[in-house]
Amino acid sequence: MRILVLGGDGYLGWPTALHLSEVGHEVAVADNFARRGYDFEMGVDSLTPIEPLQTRLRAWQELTGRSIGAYIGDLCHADFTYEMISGFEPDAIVHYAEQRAAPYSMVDRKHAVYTQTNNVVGTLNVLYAIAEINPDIHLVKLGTMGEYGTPNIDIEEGWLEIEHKGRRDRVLFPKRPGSFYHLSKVHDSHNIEFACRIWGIRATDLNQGVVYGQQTPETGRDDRLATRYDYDAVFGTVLNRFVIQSVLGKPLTVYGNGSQTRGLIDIRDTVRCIQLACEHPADRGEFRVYNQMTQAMSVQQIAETVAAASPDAVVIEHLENPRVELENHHYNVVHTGLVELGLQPHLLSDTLIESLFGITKRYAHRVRPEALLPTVQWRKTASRISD
Ligand code: NAD
Ligand code: USQ
Repeated sequence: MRILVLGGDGYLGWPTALHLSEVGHEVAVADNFARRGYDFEMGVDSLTPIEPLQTRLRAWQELTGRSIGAYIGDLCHADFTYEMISGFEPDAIVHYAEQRAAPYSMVDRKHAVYTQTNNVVGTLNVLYAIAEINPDIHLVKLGTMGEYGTPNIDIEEGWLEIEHKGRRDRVLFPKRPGSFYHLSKVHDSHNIEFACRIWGIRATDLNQGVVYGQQTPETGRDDRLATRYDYDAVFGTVLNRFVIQSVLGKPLTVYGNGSQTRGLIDIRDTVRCIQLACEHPADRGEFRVYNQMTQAMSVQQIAETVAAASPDAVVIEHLENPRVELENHHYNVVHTGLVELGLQPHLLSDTLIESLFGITKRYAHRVRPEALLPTVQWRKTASRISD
């Protein structure tokens, strides 16, 4: 298949592009390097050094003889998006290219507006381009488990069968997201479902849980193929952060009492899920949703698991929660769709955590300790006196 990976310079997009190329697909990536820009803005960097995209692509070609194409540009520029899609003629488009950090979207008004504009407008441009260039193209879009929030009922895969006053219907599962970033994904899901319904395009929305890990078989072949590994309080995700904190001898920063529970997935399963979704496309007009997670754990359990795997004594610290999120909630998620397509999950193991300890120790000298503590608060304090 010809597969275009939008956001192909990012933490997940890059390993996905390599994996799809490895299994024999014709791949191109697209990126505007916004993610590298957020690093400059926040004064942080990936713990693992990452090469410029052109160096990465050359290294892959040199090692495997396979080439991956590249389109450099912003999805919010419709001309770029249309020209890329008509030029590459993809069978599937994997769409990762969004601002993806909840804390970044909660910094202030400017960051919230940027996040929603970037994510919603970019996705709308992709939807229009598919509908007008070739409605057969399968859109594989990364959503997030956080679209659902933590409702007091079981979470289904995107759709809910309901009976109301004696009548039945199938509706999109109700959403209660926890940040302006997570909200941008809800807006995308609604736009994509609408596009499937009115234009008959085909889409798979993958509501992915928190990803952990840093290596796939492909990125592990050469240092030049490494993907990012974020540890800071804005872009670092919980399990990766706890591993890095434990190696540095810092307390693990559990927000609140730690009973808040999240879906998790190993980065090796992420790339496999994308392959499965691409190779088994949704039908024309179908808005198909899978919950892309393999297990659920509370933040406290994640901290205890990392602490237990660590050879050194680890302190777990409970910080006042900078976010507004439920603790002590119900969390039972259906996630069978991707397993039915053939996913064989890697569940979190000591071996994986130990391999992350190795990577972290190698690059520990690159950590900026001041970036570890959370600074972005969800709650607002009045900063203006109204006139
Ligand atoms: P990332 O920030 O590392 O990668 C996203 C890439 O998209 C970046 O390289 C960025 O430069 C690019 N991009 C952003 N806006 C763009 C635009 N307008 N035009 C072109 N390129 C643009 O993020 P990631 O961790 O790889 O996540 C990828 C996707 O998966 C995101 O949509 C995210 O919401 C979703 N997701 C991530 C996780 C996780 O734990 N990392 C979990 C669930 C879902
Ligand atoms: N948390 C801590 N301590 C920390 C960091 C996080 O207790 O040091 C807690 C948070 O309060 C939250 C949970 O861990 O309850 C997850 O936080 P996170 O930063 O790992 O994940 P989140 O903000 O939800 O975002 C990440 C990705 C995002 C993706 C999402 C999947 O950045 O792109 O969409 O995971 S999900 O959470 O399923 O929506």
